[in-house]
Amino acid sequence: MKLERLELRRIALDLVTPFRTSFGVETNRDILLIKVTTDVGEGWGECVSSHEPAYSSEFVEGSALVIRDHLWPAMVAAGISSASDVAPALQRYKGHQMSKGALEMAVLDAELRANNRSWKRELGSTRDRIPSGVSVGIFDTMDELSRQVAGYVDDGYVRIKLKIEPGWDIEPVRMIRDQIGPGVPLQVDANTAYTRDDISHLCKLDEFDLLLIEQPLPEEDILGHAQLARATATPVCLDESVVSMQTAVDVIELGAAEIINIKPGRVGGYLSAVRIHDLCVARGVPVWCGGMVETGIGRAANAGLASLPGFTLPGDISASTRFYARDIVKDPITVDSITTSTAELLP
Ligand code: SMG
Ligand code: MG
Repeated sequence: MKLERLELRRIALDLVTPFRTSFGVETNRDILLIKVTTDVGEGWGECVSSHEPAYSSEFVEGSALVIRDHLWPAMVAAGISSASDVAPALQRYKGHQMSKGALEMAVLDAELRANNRSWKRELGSTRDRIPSGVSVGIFDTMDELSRQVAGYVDDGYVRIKLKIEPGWDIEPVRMIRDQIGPGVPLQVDANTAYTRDDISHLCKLDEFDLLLIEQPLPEEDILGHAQLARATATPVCLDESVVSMQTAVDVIELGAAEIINIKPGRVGGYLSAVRIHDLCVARGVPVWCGGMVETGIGRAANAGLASLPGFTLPGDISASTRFYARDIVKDPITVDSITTSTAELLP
């Protein structure tokens, strides 16, 4: 396979409802899609950076620039002939995991399409159906939160994730636990909003039998997460902190993560995501597939990843309609009353 042409497409999509997290509110999504043309055909990738560098240091304008001026030229110069050549060709550039991941995704897509091979089978899928969880933002009122969660339970989501921040944690979680009952898996995500001083406060969440608490402290505070993990009965899960295989190994060894959220973009692509999955399976660490408000392109690819055997917890892989009135793919992602069918979603 030989690279021929790169096309960057930037589209704006409104969200059906504002998505508020501890780091800000998104009302629309600035999406960067990548089309790679090779001598054997084309492939698509989705870059999961956001408009603002708030979830992480990456942002869409920066992604487009680094892809155009640095990453793609390096790939062409290296003469890559397969998706597995992409990461080594880009290794000398620091960071920019989401941009690197998007390029690798596009090359892998082209390679598999050319050989008529299946995305999910190639990654190592062992299932055709996966459970679907939903991520629920922060609201102005408890009533609004309650209504939204009730709607998602009706939609068929089997696990609820509540975004939390200081001032919006114990009481909303208590209300939702009472509302959905003890049988529905519930977890929380703070997106780095707390500090080590909040450890005893976060321990109050223990009474709600949560599946996990996701990234409560800043991404670089590995020691703080290890301290929290020792203090709390709720399993600590890391998202933002895990940007590579190396950080995954370290946070596990140091006792800072008992569960890992794997997002392909955050770790430099799907091939790296599979390696982290394999590491976690070997170490007995449960993983689940995170989401970055992807369009159907990234969402379908994530569904394939989430069907690997180590993904034992429901992912943030919701229906297209969770975020978008109209997705950009021909067949939007849907959730049935029990599970999402990857068999129907992926070739
Ligand atoms: O795609 O379902 C989704 C979103 C899931 O909450 C979600 N993602 O920290 O896990 C996370 C957030 C990051 C969103 S930033 C755009
Ligand atoms: Mg998260």
